[in-house]
Parts: sequence; structure tokens; C-alpha cells
Amino acid sequence: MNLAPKESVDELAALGGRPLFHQQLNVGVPNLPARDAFFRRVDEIFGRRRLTNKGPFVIELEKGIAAFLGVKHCVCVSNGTRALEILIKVLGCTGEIICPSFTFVASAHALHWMGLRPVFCDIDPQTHNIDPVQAETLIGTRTSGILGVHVWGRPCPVEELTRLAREHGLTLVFDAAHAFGASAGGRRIGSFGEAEVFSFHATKVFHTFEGGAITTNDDELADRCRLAKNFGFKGYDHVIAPGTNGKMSEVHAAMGAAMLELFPAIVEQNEKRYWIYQRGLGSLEGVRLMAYDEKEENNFQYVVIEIDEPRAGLSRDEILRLLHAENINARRYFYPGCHRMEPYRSDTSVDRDRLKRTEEVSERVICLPTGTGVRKEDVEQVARFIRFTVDNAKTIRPRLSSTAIR
Ligand code: T4K
Repeated sequence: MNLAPKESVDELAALGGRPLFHQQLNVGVPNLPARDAFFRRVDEIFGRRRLTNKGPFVIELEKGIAAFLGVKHCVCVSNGTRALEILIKVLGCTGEIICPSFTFVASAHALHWMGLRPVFCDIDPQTHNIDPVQAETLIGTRTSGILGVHVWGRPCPVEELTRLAREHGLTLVFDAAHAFGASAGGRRIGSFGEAEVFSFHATKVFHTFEGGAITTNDDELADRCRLAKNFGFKGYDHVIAPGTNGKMSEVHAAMGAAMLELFPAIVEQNEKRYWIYQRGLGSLEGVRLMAYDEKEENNFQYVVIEIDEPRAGLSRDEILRLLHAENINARRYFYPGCHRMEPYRSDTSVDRDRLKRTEEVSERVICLPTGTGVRKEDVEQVARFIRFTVDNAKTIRPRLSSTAIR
């Protein structure tokens, strides 16, 4: 049982009242299949004693995902970060790669870890996706590619980036970590650029506990990724290329198989929660709820709001502090932007002026709890609570202490 909605400012947990939720309400609570759908597959794994390395569940999952996304090849990998690293290594990228700073730090780290330099590009503040106009200005003699990111599962400007890459002879890949089941121009994400990379981390709409995949229509590239994720082995003792260990295990793939069956139902539940937030917050002064494009397929896994401090009467961090006190563990992804994280912030050649919109957006964004692990009534409570804070901003603000966001 959680508490009834707040009726007065004195009841706010940040001001000494009791929290709205007894237990923490998190962003990223995993969606789960029925126990049986998972455990009967685990039983099969025990029976076969095939635990990893091209096991039947991995092969089945790769086929299932490729069919679902409408792409020729899906190569399952141990996680999304490793999948990015393998892909850019196999593609032979060198020097600099243009990518947005407004993304999860793994996008940039994967490049850095492979000895490349991420050149950070600003975003379109409306979509939070990479700005292709600025991207073009960043192309230099050392640029070998572009890494587009479909932030929040909304497609980044695929057409413009494809044109840019073609005109300048650059490699184009996409970080589609958020975009499983989403479409761009009516076509499911997964087959754009040379290849795309998904994350199947536990917090993702479709997951395999930990996991990821590279998807592509390029037969040779798929073969090379398969080799690379298994130490370069072709057959038992024939190593024909350098490689690493990026294999997905059978238990992970078993979870994936169960999740794939459930995926449409999860999206339906996500969408319901998104519309509850939309009804609760859609018209609230100073709060912009990022809309999904109804012409596209969407997975609705991220519910993102932006706080316009002058109009809301409270800053993003003040609202976050109020939410956290109520045990609503909303997140400020992707604060403060990769370029303000190490090792990139110590790189004195990074021009922060160029990344103004990234900095502005990262000061305004809040991700709200959603997904099948969060009850619809709780979503309603969260929306009502945010409305309450904005409606009472004038009274709340002077009483808020300046404790740091955790
Ligand atoms: N590119 C992009 C654009 C990405 O967003 C990501 C990952 C990647 C690449 C890399 O893919 P992977 O290598 O991860 O496959 C999380 C995830 O760890 C990360 O996968 C994700 N993006 C990112 C957006 O969010 P954290 O540090 O916030 O996650 P974590 O583990 O603290 O979980 C968040 C909350 O979820 C927890 O506070 C509680 C809840 N939770 C989490 C887990 C793992 C649960 O309730 N149960 C769980 O099992 O980064």
C-alpha cells in the first residue's frame, strides 16, 4: 500500500512528510516473462549440456530477431558495449568517429576503448538526436565514420546521415541500444547503415539479462563479426582473424527467446503507461513530455520529460530531489553529457560551445519510471505528484534545502 496523493506542501517527503512510495520506484525495472517460459528452456539447457558457443538457443534467437527486425543477419553478443567494440574493430575504423555527446557513455567509451577518438556532435533539442548539419562541419581528414544513436528509441536522422556518409566516404553505424522494435520511415531499425547495434541489458524493453546484438544485411560483415566474437575461430583449431570473447550464453538466449514471445505485450503495456503520463502531464506548464511519433512503430520504453525552469517555477534538479524523497527514483539520463565525463572532459580540444544544446537538454531531462514492473496506478501517482509540485512551485521552492542529487 502506498500513501494517498499529497494534499498540502507540508506532506512532501522532502519537507519531512512520509514518502509516497514505501519501496523505491525505479527507472529500468526489468520486464519478465512467465517463470515457466524461462525455466523450461533452462531445463533443456541442462539436458543438452550445451551452455555456450553457438548453442541452439542462441542460433534460434538470432534467427527470430533477424526475422522480427527484417534484416538478414543478427549476431548475438555478450552485451551492447562489446557489440559496438566488435563492430567498429571489424569495420577497420581509424582516427575519429563523429557521435553525439547526449547518449549513454557506453557509445563514446566503446570508441575510446578501441583506440578511436569520439568527436562529439550537438543535438536537435526537439528530438535529442544528433544534428546532421553540425555533424557535416565536424568531418575532417581523420574522420573515418559516424556513429548515430537512436536516443530514447526515436530514430535519429537516418537519411541525412546516410547521405553524409556516402558523400564523404565514411562508415556509418548506429547505436540502436534503445530502439528494439522501433521504426524509421516505416522500416524497423536494424538494417540501416553498415550495421546497427542493440543492447539487451536487463533494463531494456527486450533483454537477455545482459546481452546485445549486431544486425546487418552485409553477409561478409556478419561473418567477420561472428569470427571476432569467438576469438577468430573458424572450426575447432583454425584461427583466421584476431578476435575477442563476445559470445552470448545459452541461458541468456533462453531469456531472449521467452522475451521475444512476450515483446508485443510488453510494448502494449509500455504504451498504456506512456498515455497515462501524457494525460497527466501533457498540458502542464513548464513540463514537456517527449512525444512518440505516431506514424512510426515505437517501443515506449522511455518516458522522458523536460523541465523549463522559468515556466515550471522549479528546476529539474529541484523536481528530482522532490521525487527522490518520495522514493520515486527518476533518473537524469544522460547528464551531464559524455563530453563532461572522463576521459573526454580532460581533453582540452573539446569545444563546449559547440555542445550548448546538449548541455541545455542534459540540465532539463528526467526519465520517469515505467514498464511492466511499474503498476499503472503508480504511474498515475507519479504524474499527479509532478503536477502537484509544479502547481505549488512558489510555496515549495523557498522551503527546499539544497541537498545534492544522489
Ligand atoms: N548505447 C546506449 C545508447 C545505451 O543506452 C547503452 C546502455 C549502451 C550503448 C550499452 O549497452 P550495454 O553494454 O549496457 O548492453 C543503464 C544500463 O546499465 C545500460 O545498459 C543502459 N544503456 C543505460 C541507459 O542504463 P545504469 O547504470 O543506469 O543501470 P543500472 O544497472 O543502475 O539500472 C538502472 C535501474 O534499473 C536501477 O536503479 C534499478 C533498476 N534495475 C536494474 C537492474 C540491472 C532493476 O530493477 N533490476 C536490475 O536487474 O545504466
